[in-house]
Amino acid sequence: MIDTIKEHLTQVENFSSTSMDEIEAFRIKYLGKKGLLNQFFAEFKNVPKEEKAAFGQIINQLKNTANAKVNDLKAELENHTEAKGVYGDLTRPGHPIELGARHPISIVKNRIIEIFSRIGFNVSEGPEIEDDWHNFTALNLPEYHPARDMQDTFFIQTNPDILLRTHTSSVQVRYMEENKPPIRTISPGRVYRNEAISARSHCFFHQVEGLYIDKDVSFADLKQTLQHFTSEMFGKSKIRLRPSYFPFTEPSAEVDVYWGLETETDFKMTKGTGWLEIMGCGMVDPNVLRNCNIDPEEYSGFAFGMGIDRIALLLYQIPDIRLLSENDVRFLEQFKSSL
Ligand code: 2NM
Repeated sequence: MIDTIKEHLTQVENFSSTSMDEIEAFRIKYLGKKGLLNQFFAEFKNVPKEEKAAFGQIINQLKNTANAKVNDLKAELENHTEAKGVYGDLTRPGHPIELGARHPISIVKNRIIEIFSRIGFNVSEGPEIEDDWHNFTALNLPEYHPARDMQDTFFIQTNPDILLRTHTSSVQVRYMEENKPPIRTISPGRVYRNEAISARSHCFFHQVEGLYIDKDVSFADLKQTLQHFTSEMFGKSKIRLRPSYFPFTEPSAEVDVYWGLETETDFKMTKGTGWLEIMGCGMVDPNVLRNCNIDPEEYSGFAFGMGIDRIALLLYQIPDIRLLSENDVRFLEQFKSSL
């Protein structure tokens, strides 16, 4: 018996192969469940007492040698395969590519742009550093107009003529100066106000303002346009307009959308009223048209403005506006599955 095992030991020591199938067959022959080694181990109980020690030693040696042989040959084969091509083993799994996520501000902005594009609005952009004319004076806010106190402005150095725009209406002034009616444009962008930073407000935020100028544009056109927008944006088309005041529009209104009171969240979002304020609007003041070389006797128009950040906070139930500018990836990556 011991001689047979010694013969196997020699065979195992001399075995060599570069084929994975052959190595596997070899492994099964010796180390498999019904392999030779298990057969020898089963034989152990029949071995005479005085031979047990030698027998045990030799089958252990055979087992270790077979194990080492299989491992060595497999490792050699794997290294060999890797070295074969310039690219290594093409069947190995690749490194996963981390996809980024769109920022919630961009998601909301793009949706707003898409909705207005479909009804003929183009997109206009302008500088964030503005002059007094485009940000205030042309918009019917002359130098000592009390409404200038309504927004605290960041001025560039000590020059009161150069400032960070407080709204994107300045872009629309530029657009009216450079284009003849009919005008249908929306102006998305970042705006700045010198306010204390808190969970609810920041010293910069984002707006989309819209402007429509043509012959015979009426308040009814404004209302229908906004209703179309809320139904596309939120799936809700019940709106109400509350009288308000802006220096650049007359009449002016705040727009509320009826959100509903179906859920606990609805109740919290609307403070129990069911209504949510989402934008301001109005008919462009004739003074503004005149300032931009548009004849108010021939043309009329409406304008509106909304805060992108505010809408993003609402839609995604984000508790603090500061999350939108901290760029914490743990916050940002939550928008991976969004648009
Ligand atoms: C708002 C509310 C009401 C507005 C006015 C103009 C312009 F340039 F035509 F005069 N652009 N945007 C406007 C009007 C903006 O935001 C709350």
